[in-house]
Amino acid sequence: MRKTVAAAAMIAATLAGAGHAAEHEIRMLGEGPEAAMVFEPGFIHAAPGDTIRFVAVDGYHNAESIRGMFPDGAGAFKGDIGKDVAVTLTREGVYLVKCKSHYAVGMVALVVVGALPDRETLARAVAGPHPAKAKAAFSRILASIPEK
Ligand SMILES: [Cu+2]
Repeated sequence: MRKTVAAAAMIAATLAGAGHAAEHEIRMLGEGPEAAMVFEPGFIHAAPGDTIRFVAVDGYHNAESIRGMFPDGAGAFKGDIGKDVAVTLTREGVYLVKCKSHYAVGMVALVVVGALPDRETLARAVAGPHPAKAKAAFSRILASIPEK
């Protein structure tokens, strides 16, 4: 009897894990609420296996991973300009995303999959040889994340 209960619990846990992969939407905008050329929202906290859908609302944008700034073992991704792209992220960690056309004017996004690192770790994760406006955008994005 105990075995049956344990097996049932395992099946329930498996179904819950498989059934709850969420899809998050990030819109790519020529004119955002606070700035032009933005990913909105600029930050997503996802669970492993979730999908991020980048939606081309207006303007000539794409979404692509920033080289070397995503977890080891996660593949790079690159959407086409003006096209939606969806990526399923299974590796835990921090993913930095840019629009190829507007990286220089700060069109970047941050996706964290799995546990949310503390503020210092996140700050280190977004640090990099970015254009000045992209650096400023990452600072704004970090500031918008509620403290744990
Ligand atoms: Cu863009």
